[in-house]
Amino acid sequence: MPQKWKQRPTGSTWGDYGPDDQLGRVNLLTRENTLRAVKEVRQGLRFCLSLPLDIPSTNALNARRQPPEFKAVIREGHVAFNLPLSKIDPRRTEVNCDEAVTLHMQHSTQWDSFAHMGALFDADADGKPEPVYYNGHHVVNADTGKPRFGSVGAHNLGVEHMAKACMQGRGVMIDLQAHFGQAHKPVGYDALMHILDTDGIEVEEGDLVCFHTGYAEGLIEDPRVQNPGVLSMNCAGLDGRDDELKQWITDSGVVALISDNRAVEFEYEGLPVGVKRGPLLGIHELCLFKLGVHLGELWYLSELARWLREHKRHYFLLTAPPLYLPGAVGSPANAIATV
Ligand code: UVW
Repeated sequence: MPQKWKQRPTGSTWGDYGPDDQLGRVNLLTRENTLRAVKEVRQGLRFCLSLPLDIPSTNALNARRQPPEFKAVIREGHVAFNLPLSKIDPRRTEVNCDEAVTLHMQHSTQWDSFAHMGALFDADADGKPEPVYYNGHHVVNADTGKPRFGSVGAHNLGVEHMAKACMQGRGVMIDLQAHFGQAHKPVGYDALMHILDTDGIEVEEGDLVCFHTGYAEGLIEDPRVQNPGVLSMNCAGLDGRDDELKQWITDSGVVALISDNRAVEFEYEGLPVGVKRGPLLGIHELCLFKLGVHLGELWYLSELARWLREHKRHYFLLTAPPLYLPGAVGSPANAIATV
């Protein structure tokens, strides 16, 4: 399989897992890693880490993303909902329900695939930057330049790769809310190291690292997002401008960064002063484009974070498959934590 790029971004892992790799750090979810994660199951308790997918119930958090919309499925002229099948065949006694749903994959609790965010980068070394994604992949067909389904649908790096690989490993909870409350603040390397030290947390290669901020709990209390505080606050978030923090993400070998806020990272309003061109979301660029580290957003972590704190624990078994939907760039993540 030929390599897809002539030059790779500085600080990237492109090529390290093979020329056609579409899994990135998911490659670290080995059998040994699963056995290490399963050791964290001691009480047999399970926690659902997803919001109901109709929260938020408006598009107030992100105007492009709407709550799920249910549509009727028609069965021989009848709406297939609470439908006595005797209407179709008088001999039949079953009653049937069916449905279709328009689902904005990144509206609520979600995984980002590597196709969610790439960069304009000159991977083919022709002197001109082109849209390119993790490991030099393109999301359009190499020959036709077209997506999979009309104007959308990723040819490479879609969530199907995560689904097939089975997203399961050791979860680690870093409770930012316990340290910062609901403060809207960027969290850099020094603050993160202080929390790891104070709480006695060790992040290891292969971990799925969760950052609890309390934001999703705010959405449960205000699902229509009417309170301007909920909309603007976003609680704490990783500081995508902190090079030391980004180096830690690179060196730590983490497989995924997950949060209950909107973007895992602190959402700056504009580029740093003096910077004319560059990524606004530095953690997205580092993780999805350069390293092959998946991001999970708007997960519901509060109940688990509180239980872990009460029981002086930080680690758990995390099972978090996305939908096995080829071509999707993101997906709901109905994750389960087992402690
Ligand atoms: C964007 O859609 C830019 O980011 P997010 O992954 O935070 O939804």
